[in-house]
Amino acid sequence: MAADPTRADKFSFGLWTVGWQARDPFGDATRPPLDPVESVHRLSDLGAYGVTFHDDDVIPFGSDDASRAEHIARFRKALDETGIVVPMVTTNLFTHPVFKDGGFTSNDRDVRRFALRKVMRNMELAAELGAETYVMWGGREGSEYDSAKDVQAALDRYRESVDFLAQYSIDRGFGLRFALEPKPNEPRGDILLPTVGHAIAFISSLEHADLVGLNPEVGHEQMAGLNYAHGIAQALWHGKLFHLDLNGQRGIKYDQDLVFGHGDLTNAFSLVDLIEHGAPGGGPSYTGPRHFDYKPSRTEDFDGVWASAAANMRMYLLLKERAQAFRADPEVQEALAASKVGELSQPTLGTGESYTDFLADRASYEDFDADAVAEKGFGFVRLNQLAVEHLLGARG
Ligand code: GLT
Ligand code: MN
Ligand code: MN
Repeated sequence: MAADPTRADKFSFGLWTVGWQARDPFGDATRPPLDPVESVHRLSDLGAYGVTFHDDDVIPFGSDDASRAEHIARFRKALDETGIVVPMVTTNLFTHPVFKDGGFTSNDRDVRRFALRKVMRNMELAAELGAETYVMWGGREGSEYDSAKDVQAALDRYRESVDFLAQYSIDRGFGLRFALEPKPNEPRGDILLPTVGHAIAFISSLEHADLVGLNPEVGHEQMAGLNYAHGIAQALWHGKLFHLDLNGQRGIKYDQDLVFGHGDLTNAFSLVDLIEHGAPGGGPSYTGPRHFDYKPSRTEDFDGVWASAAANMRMYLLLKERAQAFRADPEVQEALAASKVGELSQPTLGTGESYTDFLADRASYEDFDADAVAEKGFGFVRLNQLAVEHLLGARG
């Protein structure tokens, strides 16, 4: 059975996750506020190595300079006492009513300027605390009504903001990298940069594209009916997997933010296998924080909150153990070979093969027996059965 989490596992949690008071559109909070200092200590005791936060999670919105300094000092003390690190920081540009039409892309220019200032102020704190990644989740950047948002102008403003903030980080020597977090909808009817693919395309238009990557969240891709592990594979392929948000989602519905693995378990298995081991044909794995962005269900009291935090880490470690067994199983190796999974890594054209050489190769066309080749199956179901058996712990 999987070992208990240790700092070496690099598990991190947003303060807003365990601190969520479970207020939803239909009901009041079911839990009182949680002091960030307590969260740092509890998460440390459970085996996490890091916490992440929005400015407003540590420093209540509207705090004056003196109380801001006090909040930061208390928080820093908890970090020092526990050794908990802050690998990532982000900005809340969605809770205060001023952001009802977004931050970077609000139709109101004054709001856009305020949003930029709010981010700049917090980037400085992020750098002071040693964060390497600055996440941008644009949950309010979007619209309910097509007539109300000039999407192309909004993308211009989005680009202007991200490039401006990247330049600020460079000039001030903050050393931050930015990670855009896609989401298709909720709270807006439609959110800009709705999927991993949209965000990758947007990044390629930036002046500081090298400093900007992704923070894909399991549930956000699955809300759009997409395969999260595939999205992560493409982000890795582009060198853009800067950070990630692990949680659980069951199908195309509201953003559930369940415990990691409590949604699509087979996709969670594939994901852990991919980020721990890299693709079967090689390629990069992911070495950054294993960051949980989930919400302890509204039904839970504080015992349930801490049990659910522990459950995220345990799910990850169990899946890691199962994925290791999957990779090591000789029958799996044989099934992978029979399914030609490795053959996909072989270039389709020979080294230096020209058009002329290729056209002269009768085996590739004139003598190719399409019907005979089509008769043979790939054996993918057998391979997947082995994967699911490992996931279930049914094979050693
Ligand atoms: C918010 C959202 C998350 C984002 C966080 C970062 S805040 O809870 O639902 O997906 O990652 O802003
Ligand atoms: Mn979510
Ligand atoms: Mn998230």
